[in-house]
Amino acid sequence: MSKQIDYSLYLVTWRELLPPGKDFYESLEESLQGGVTIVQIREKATETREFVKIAAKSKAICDKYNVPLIINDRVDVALAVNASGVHVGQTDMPVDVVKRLLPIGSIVGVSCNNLDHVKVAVNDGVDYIGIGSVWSTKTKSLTSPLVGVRGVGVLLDALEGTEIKAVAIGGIKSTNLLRTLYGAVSQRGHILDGVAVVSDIVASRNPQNAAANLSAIIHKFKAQKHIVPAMISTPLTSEGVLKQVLDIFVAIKKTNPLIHQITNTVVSTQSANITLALGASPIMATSAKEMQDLSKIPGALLVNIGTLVDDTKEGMLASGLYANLARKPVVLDPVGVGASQYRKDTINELLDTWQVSVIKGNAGELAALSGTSEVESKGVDSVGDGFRDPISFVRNLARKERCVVALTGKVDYVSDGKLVIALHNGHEMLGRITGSGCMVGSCIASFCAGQASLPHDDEIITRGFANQYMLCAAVGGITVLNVAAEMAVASGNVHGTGTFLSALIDTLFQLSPEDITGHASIRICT
Ligand code: 3NM
Ligand code: MG
Repeated sequence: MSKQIDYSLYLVTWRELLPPGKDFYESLEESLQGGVTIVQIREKATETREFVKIAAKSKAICDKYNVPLIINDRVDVALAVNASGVHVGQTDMPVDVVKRLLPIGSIVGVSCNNLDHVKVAVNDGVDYIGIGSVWSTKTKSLTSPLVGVRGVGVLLDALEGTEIKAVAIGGIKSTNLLRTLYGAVSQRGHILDGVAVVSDIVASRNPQNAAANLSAIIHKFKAQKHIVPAMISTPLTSEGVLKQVLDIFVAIKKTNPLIHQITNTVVSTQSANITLALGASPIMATSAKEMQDLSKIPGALLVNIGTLVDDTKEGMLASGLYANLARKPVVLDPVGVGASQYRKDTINELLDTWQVSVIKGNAGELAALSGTSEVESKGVDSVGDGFRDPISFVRNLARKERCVVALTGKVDYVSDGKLVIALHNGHEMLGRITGSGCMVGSCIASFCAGQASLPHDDEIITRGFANQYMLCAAVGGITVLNVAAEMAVASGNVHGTGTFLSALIDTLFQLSPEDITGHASIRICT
């Protein structure tokens, strides 16, 4: 039997979730018409005779669509209906026994929640693993912690060098599917072979539409060439970066992009004013209820957790999700993330919920952010002033979070996971007013929006996700504010922190491309 299986859209059935009046077989057939590529029949509390009957009828339907049928847990049922294979959980029959009992060429899959499970599965030579639960789910009561989108890549890493396929499961819906696919990637760029879905299809009155929606997102994602930012290899020079910064700067002035900012109450006015001075327009909405509507208008989203409360957190979660769906760049400023467990948990939840384009923070914030992760803390040597090796640190963090990382400090370092750029502009007065870091966030978001408004030839590159274009946007946002600070002080109009803030806004307002060219210090690190 051929093992060329298409795992893209893996339906797991669950009769209890069918909408009232919906027939199981009708739902199954409609799902197949919508584009389900493999089906698992899951019956936990069904008598054997009934299970065999359901499996046989399901098999006949799947055969019509040439889609393989897998049986959950029960080898005898699989044998009885000549199914394509069996899926087992960690407490079910051991894989070696399943393989011994099933005909040669049958598919054997196993559920994995952690790295140990994957190692055993590799050793057992399974055909595929189901990694979950990725998101929280109401369908099944979970006994192990959530893997999280960003945790999937770690498990995929353990499959490197094998032929074993992987699907993610748990809480996957059309609204978070793109985030799931994009975020679940191994260090070496291996992506999921598919996703397993229960409720988003089974509980739907129109499973054909539900499956078709999911299928369209999967196909669109797989068709994108530059999925991994580190794989983009166009060489960039310092001059090339400066040129892009200038192009974006001009584009902001020309297009006045709307920048949606969920920021803190300390700096809100200041951030709005700096955005206006740059030529963009701020909108400072926070309610989760308006995020879907708002995602369509702005050019970029900034999320800043400076004065985090539960209400704004709901807005943040929703805003990024919708921004991702609308392919708008998302900038995250994890203000003071190291200060409390609440902030740490929130940042993890935000990063697991949506794909960020740029994370901007100072050394303390980025150290705390990377330290909470289970993936890789290599390069985080810092206590106090900064990192011993900031270049490796930003590069590693950018790779891990699959976004651009901007580490601000005396020297700023920005990386897309491949290139690292050092920026030597700025003035110590910036450290003496409140919210200068937050203003950098607003400038970066404005540059991301300006960048996205420029013509590019690839949708994923153009809109939203991390890549070299977002790298240049982050460089631009940091550079304009730092150059404005230098020029403001040099103007002689600054007599203290109050006049500095005014002079900073004025200077940014009047900043010209020539000012940027004359002052910018942008260096690509080797
Ligand atoms: N297995 P939904 S989560 C069957 O974590 C199953 O292994 C899981 O349902 C695991 O798509 C899950 O409705 C249920 O969230 C997934
Ligand atoms: Mg089981």
